[in-house]
Parts: sequence; C-alpha cells; structure tokens
Amino acid sequence: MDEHLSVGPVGSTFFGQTLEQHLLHMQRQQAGATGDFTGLFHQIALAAKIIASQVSKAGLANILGLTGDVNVQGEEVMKLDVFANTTLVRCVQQGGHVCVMGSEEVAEPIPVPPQFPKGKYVLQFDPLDGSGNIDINASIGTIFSVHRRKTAGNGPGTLEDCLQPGRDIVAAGYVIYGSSNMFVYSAGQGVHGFTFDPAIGEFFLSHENLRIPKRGDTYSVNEGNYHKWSDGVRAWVDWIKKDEPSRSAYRLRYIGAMVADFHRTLLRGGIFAYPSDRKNASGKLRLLYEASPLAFVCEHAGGAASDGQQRIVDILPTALHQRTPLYIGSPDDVADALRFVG
Ligand code: P6P
Repeated sequence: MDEHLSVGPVGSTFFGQTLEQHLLHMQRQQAGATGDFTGLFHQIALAAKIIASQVSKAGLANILGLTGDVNVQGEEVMKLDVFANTTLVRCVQQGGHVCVMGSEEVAEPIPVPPQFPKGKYVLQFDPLDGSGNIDINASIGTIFSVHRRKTAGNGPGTLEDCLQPGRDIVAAGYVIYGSSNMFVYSAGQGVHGFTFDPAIGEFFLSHENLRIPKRGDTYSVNEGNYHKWSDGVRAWVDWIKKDEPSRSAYRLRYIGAMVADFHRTLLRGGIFAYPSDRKNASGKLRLLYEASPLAFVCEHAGGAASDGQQRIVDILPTALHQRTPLYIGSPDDVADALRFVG
C-alpha cells in the first residue's frame, strides 16, 4: 500500500494525535465509560484555547484599552484573570458534566445554574495563575483538578464535594501560556503533554508519558523570603547552592508563576518550593487548585510533592481557599529538602 495511505498511530493525523482524539482513545479503553469525562475535558480544552487567544494579545488590549474600560473594538477590557475565570465557568457549566465548581477567583463554590443538568464531577481551578507576569510577557497558566462528587443524588454539588484530598483526584493538569501553549494532564495513566498549533486551533500530542528525572540540578524558590524562613528552610537553601563532594551547586531558576516553574521542573528535574514563612504561616499557595493538582501530576510522572510534613495529596482540605507550603519535583530533590525542613 502507498505509504501515505498507511493508517499511522491510533487517532493520529499528519500532525499527530489531537487532545480530543487522545481522550476518545483513552475513553474506549475504559469499560463502561459514559463519555462524561471526555466531554468535560473538551470543555476545559475549549476554555484553554479561548484564554490562550486573549492572553496572546493581552499587551495589545492594554494599549488599545487606554481609553478606559472599553477598547477600540468596543470590547469590554476585562482583567485577564476575571476573563479566564468567566471563560472556564461558561464553557463548563452548561455541559452537564459537573455538579459544582471551585475557583481561586470566587469566594464560595460556584453552583451550576438551575437551567443546566448536574453531572458527576467537581471541577476546581486557578483560572490564571501568575497573572502578575502578564504585563512583562512572562509565562502564566491555568491549573485544574477533577474529582467525583461525594454527595448523594444528582442535584447541585456542595462545599463538601469540593473539599476532597488530592489522592481522590480523577484527573488534573495545567495549561501553560508561554513561548508555546501546552496542555499537560494526567488521569492516573501517565502524564501527557499537548502543544497548541494556533494555525489549526488544536492541541497535538507532543510529550507522551512524561517522566520527571529522579534528580535535577536546579532549585526554584523566592530567595527574597530568605530572612522570613525557618532555620530548616534556610539550611536547605544554603546547602543546595554549595558544591558537595557528590554534586555541583544547584542553579536557581524562578519565573514567579508556579505553572511555569513546575513545568520546567517536570521536564528537566529539580525542585520548586514555596515554604511557609513569617508572613505566610501556612504558605502562600492554595491547596485545592494549585498544590494538589500539580502534586497529582508530579506523582504520576514519578515525582514527589510534600508540605514539609506529609504528601500534598494526603492533606484533607477543610476550606476552599486554604493554603499550604509546597516542595514539589524530583523524588531525590524533594527527599533532600525534607531532611532539612521535615
Ligand atoms: P512570590 C503567583 O502569584 C503565585 O501564586 C504562584 O504562581 C507563584 O509561584 C507565586 O505566587 C509567586 O509568589 O511571592 O514569589 O511573588
């Protein structure tokens, strides 16, 4: 047969496998799958494409928006993280796949409006993490996690449905808006990365079965907090940036958006940390829609994630916006850190 007629990998095009084809292929592997999960992911991916489009012209919108709240196209100039939040809610709420949502941008759980069916999943997200990086054109991201509802029935979900530990996550992932836009997720069967082709408007599989190196050579922490840290955290940082008999000093990399710092750590190895300090006694990062989803992804790539005392995914949440210290990355690098801070 002519080679150009060959079928190629399952669900692939000339450009490789799209996210949608990948999800459909995974669905077919799950006996009894209803398509709910696939439908929810399609909505999350659509929201990601819309957010990516707006993020890519954020600077432009700011210039054009100088005349006030409405830019020259007559569009309302929204704060980008409010736009991202609204986009995710609008893309997901009508699909009938979730019973409740939780967002970094909204104080209380977000109910599904009465006119829409309620589904079996709970979606929580930080719609635009690191948004302070927007006006300096540095990478930012969206972080999300999916649980099954805990409360009985098929009515509206509740706060109880949101307050679930990372170990019960069904799927989690992030979108990084950077030099290229990538969608990275795990549903417990490996971690897979998809790169967005804006000319086609699709995410294509580019990083199948991502595995984090056992050890890296970079550490990522805001050293500006050095004098607010505990003695243990300071001792760890002093140690990691010194040459040791078995290894050279680690290099410091810190972008200031956790999605970007975590993505580099996932691909290259090393450790990202946001320790607690005198100002942030419980840490700065949020558990449910920042630390927990990334901990789930990291562990499914062979990495580790701890609050300094226990696995992030074992923490039982008690509040929607609770914070946690975070040490996440290569297993050997996280173990080293815990020897000092644990
Ligand atoms: P700092 C962004 O605001 C964020 O929530 C994370 O994405 C990032 O890792 C952290 O805060 C940066 O905090 O205190 O170093 O500016």
